[in-house]
Amino acid sequence: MPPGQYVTSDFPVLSAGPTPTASLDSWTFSIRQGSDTLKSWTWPEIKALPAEDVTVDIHCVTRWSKLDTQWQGVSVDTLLAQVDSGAEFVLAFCDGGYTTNMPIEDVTDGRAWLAFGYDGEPLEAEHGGPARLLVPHLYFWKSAKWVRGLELLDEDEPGFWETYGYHMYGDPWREQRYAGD
Ligand SMILES: Nc1nc2c(c(=O)[nH]1)N[C@H]1C(S)=C(S)[C@@H](COP(=O)(O)O)O[C@H]1N2
Ligand SMILES: [Mo]
Repeated sequence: MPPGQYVTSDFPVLSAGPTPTASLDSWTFSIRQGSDTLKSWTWPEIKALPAEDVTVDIHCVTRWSKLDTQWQGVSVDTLLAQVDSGAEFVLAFCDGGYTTNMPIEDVTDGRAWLAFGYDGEPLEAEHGGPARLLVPHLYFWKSAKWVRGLELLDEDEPGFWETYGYHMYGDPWREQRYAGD
């Protein structure tokens, strides 16, 4: 367990705003760079990609951790393999306006997923359905719910919570909760 965390068997819901309602008919997941959309997938196109079952521990900065959570989703590697970019950072963007930033190496090499299933069921809207990022090695605020794409960046830019003083990287094992930790 990372320092300062306790285990819960609940699945708390933490959202900075209301749960958006997405229509799957118009839903897309896009990878953008500057003013260009490098690649965009519709819902059926995402569901046609190879999916993985992932069992991981998740760690919220509010100190709850949940062990052995089971997800289904597409590896972000599979998505990024379809674009050509030398970007160093990503900013995930979402329905509702939430954003969060990460180095690109933290969403590659099998460390991040676009998750649309939880416990064998479609991901519930309050937990980010139809699809959310799953980046379990960082605090859970990096796992953007209702995610609609990744913006590729040359330089790191703070997302929503990072602008309010949360850590730019957010490694639970180093207790990087707030800027300066
Ligand atoms: N779009 C969006 N994603 C978000 C959030 C949010 O408010 N909006 N909250 C973050 C935080 S702080 C946490 S701890 C997790 C909570 O996910 P859960 O509600 O499924 O437990 O989602 C993260 N992703
Ligand atoms: Mo959180």
